[in-house]
Order: sequence, then structure tokens, then C-alpha cells
Amino acid sequence: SQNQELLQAIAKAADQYPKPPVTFAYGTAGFRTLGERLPSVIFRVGMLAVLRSQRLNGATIGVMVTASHNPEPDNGVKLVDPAGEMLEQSWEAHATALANCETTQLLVSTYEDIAAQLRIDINTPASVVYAYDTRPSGPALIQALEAALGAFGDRVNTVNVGITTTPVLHYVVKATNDKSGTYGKPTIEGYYEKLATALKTLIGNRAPLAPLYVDCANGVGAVALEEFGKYVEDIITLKALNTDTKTKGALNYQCGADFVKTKQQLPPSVAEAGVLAKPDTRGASFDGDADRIVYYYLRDGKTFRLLDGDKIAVLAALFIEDLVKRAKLHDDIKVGVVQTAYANGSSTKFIKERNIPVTCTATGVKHLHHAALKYDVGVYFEANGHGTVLFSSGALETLHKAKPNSPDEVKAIKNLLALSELINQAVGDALSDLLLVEVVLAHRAWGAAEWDAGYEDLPNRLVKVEVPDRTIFLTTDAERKLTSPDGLQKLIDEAVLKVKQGRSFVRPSGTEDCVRVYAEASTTSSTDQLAAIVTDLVKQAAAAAATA
Ligand code: G16
Repeated sequence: SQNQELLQAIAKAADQYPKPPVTFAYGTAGFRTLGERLPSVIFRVGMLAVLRSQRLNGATIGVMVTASHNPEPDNGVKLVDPAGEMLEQSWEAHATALANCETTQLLVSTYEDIAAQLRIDINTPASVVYAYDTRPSGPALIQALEAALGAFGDRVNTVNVGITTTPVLHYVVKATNDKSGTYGKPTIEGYYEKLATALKTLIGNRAPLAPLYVDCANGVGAVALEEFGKYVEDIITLKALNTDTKTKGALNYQCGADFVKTKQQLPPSVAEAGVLAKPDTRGASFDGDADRIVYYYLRDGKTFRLLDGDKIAVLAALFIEDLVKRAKLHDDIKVGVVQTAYANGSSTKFIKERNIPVTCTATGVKHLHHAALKYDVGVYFEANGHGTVLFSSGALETLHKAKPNSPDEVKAIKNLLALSELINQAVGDALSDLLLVEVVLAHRAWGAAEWDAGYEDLPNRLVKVEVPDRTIFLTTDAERKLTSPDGLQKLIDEAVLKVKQGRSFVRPSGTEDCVRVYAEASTTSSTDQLAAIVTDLVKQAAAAAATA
């Protein structure tokens, strides 16, 4: 029968991609591990992408092959749902189940089980678009994906978007599925055009903006920045740094958003280039797949000052709130902010003092995104620079239907609508967020120092702790408290109480094999002390569990 034929084709193709002796899990951002371990996983994710599309009546699903901020030998894969969002969480278990089947036979029967359970006819049409970043392991993994998709023959319509950033792929998925035809062309160029048009509206006839130095982490962001820069060169000059996507080992090495945020310093290459020494010069760092961004500048030409995701969230939320007030729509459009436990305590306090509600979620864009959807305008950012601003359909309708009574109201409404075009509505994008920051600064006539002046970060530390088994660390309360190992949280609480304005939490990473310790307090030395004590507690608990 047709089914048997298809199952045989899948089995034959799958035999080329045997599973290595590794247990895989769909984590914070899909599967992530050494690239060489991933071909079988990618193959199986391809099978799941087809199922997901079939389950959603042929809607287009995205597959992105990237490991973002992780070291170059790593790679990863994640699925993108039709609206450009991360894969619905209930499906992560299916992904994990398929990835861990030891044999082809088991794979095929598990696949059949999932299809039966979800009432999917495996012969119905499906549609999948995919892309990958500049990692050396990318092409081989794309071959594995294509082998899986190929097994379905003409049941599946595929589009290879090629080497591009994660947010571009999310955009292409959303635009492909947009039946109204108003969201934009479902291509890389379509995205750039959309951003450039919105930027032009928002900048109006202001003078060109100051040039911006952008550290591209030697990743795919360099490709995007070069292409996109041409669309907006009459408005802003984007000066790309760390654009070497060819030299082995360069990706994310001593550069990029993760390096800057974790080390709280300039990438050495940017420091050496000396480009930030001139007063009022801003720099920014993308991560390896250009879906996060942090800003920085040198205060008085000397002192490194970080403007991270929290600072971007505050900048964006207050600006949008002001526009909503100027549009006289503050009774109808409520702005809210979503953060994680990593948000600096000062930022949360600052936002709350301005009567803007704040929600805290677990780490991972998928969690923040869902929480942000609950606001009319939801501003969500992780401190590490992942984030975006979501305009609900209700808020957009209010804006479109508003009856402004003054030129100022007209302008505010126009600007809010343009912001909803400028800001990626599918997922956070370093490029789109960069333009958002530049627009706000231009409107406020601010430099980095004025932006920075809003609140002072509490000193903070982020420590990676390698442990024998990170799965023993379980959390609750948006990852702010541990429920396991037994007794550890109590010891952390005691350590925190001894420190002024102290806060600390521990969670297992979902993208790397480590446990993360976060600490903040009123002074640098007490922060370092707290981080060191909690790190020791973690190591002791992990060692005790390993020998038990
Ligand atoms: C991914 C996720 C982010 C998360 C980061 C670190 O970022 O998309 O939401 O903050 O990993 O996660 P964890 O602490 O669990 O390792 P990226 O930039 O690597 O895609």
C-alpha cells in the first residue's frame, strides 16, 4: 500500500543515519550538542516537521539548523511553528522520542505510533522550509534533513532558504503562512524590505544616524548585516566587525553577545580596534545566529558600560508607553514587560516604579513569548539580549481604528504602527532590535549615556559550573528556586540573606552541559563572594549525589 511504500522509503533513508550512543533531549532551544552527533537527530526532526505540517493541514513548518551562542563544534536544530513561533511545547516529547529510537525499526514504529495518536494521515501534503548558519557541520546536517524530507517524495513541498539567521527563517515561516498577504514577501529580501520601509517611516527626515559598530561574532549575522546594510545606508552606516565566517574556530570565540554579557567586557578585537574611543560611539554584539544583541559604549572614553537586554526592554517599553499616551490610547492599550530571573533587580524595580506590569518566566524564548502574548503590547527580553515586542491583534485593531484629534496623535499612531512592522513579531532578532534601539535613541535625541542613565545595574555574576549530572538540578517558581538536590535551596537562601540586596539562583542549562549560577548584590565584592559560595554549594551537592 501507499503507507507501506512510504514507511519503507523512510526506513531505507534512515539506515544511512544511525543513532550514536547518546541520549538526546529537546531543550531550551531545541537539540544542541556536538555537530558530529547530530545527523540522526536532524533526520528525525525532518520526519517530525512533516508530521507537524500534516497535523496543521499543510501549514508551513520551519527547521533551523544552528547552535547560536554555543562553540563552533556544536550544532543544533529547532522547529518553527506556522506563526513563526517556537514549536508547541507538547510536541517536544515527540521530538525527543524520535531522536532516541535506537534502531530504524523502532524509529519507524514510533513514527507510526505518533501519527496514529495524533490522527495524522501520513500521505497528506506537507510543507517545510529550512535554513542553517555558517557552522562547518551545517551542510552535512542539511543533507541529513534533505534525506528525510526526500523520503516523502512529492508529498512534501520544501524550500531551502540557505545560509541565514534564525530570525529570518522565523520570518519566512510566518510570511509563508500569512494568508492576508500583508505581512511581507516570504524571502530574505522581503524581510529586509519590510524592515527598511518601517525604519524610513520612523526616522522621517531626521539627519542620518551616527555610525554603529556591530560585532557579528564571526557568524551568520555578518552575512545579514552586509546584505541589509545596503537597504538603509542613507539612514545609518552599520560598520561590521568580526565578520570572519571562514576561519576555523572563530565563531563566537572571544566575541559575540554571549561573551560580552558573561564577561562584562568588550571583545578583545573590538577593544584593539579602538573604534569606541570617540565620545558618543556605540557598539553592539550579535550572537552566532543573530537572534540576540547587547549594546555597549565606553563612558568618558574609558569605562566599559553594558546596555543589555534589560536596558533594551526598559528603553522600548517606556518609549512605547509614551507613544500610547500621546496617541491618547492608554485606556485601551496596556504595555507589559516579561523578564526571566536573570533580569537585573534594578531593571525590574525601575519598570515597576513606572507602573508597568512585569511578568517573570523560565529561561527560553518560548516561555517569554507566551507570557508576552497576554499583554496588548508585550515587551519581552532576556538579560542576555534575546527579545522582541509583540503587538496583539487587538492593539493593532485599536491603532487602525483610532480617530485621532490632533497632528500629534496622528504621528504617535503612525509611529506605533511602524514599530509593529519594524519589530520582528515572530521571534527576537538582533537586526530588528538594533533598529528599534536606534529609532528610540533618535526620537529621544539620546546618546548611549542618556539611555544608560535610567537606572544603575546591581553588580552581578554568572558562573558556569560543570557537574557530573546536571539533570539532578530541578527548579520551580520560574527557575528562582531549586526543588532538588534536597536541602540545597535552604543553604542558598542562607547565603543570600547574609548579603545586602542579595539574590542568587541555580538552574541547569538547556543548551550546554553545565549548571548556571547567578548572583547579584549591592557591591561587586559581595556579589563575587555570594557567587563563589553558591558555586561551592552546587559543586558539593553534585559531588554528593554522584557518590550516593
Ligand atoms: C538559547 C535560548 C535562550 C537562552 C539561552 C541560554 O539562546 O534561546 O532563551 O537564554 O539559550 O539558555 P540556557 O541557560 O538554558 O543554556 P541561544 O542564543 O543559544 O539560542
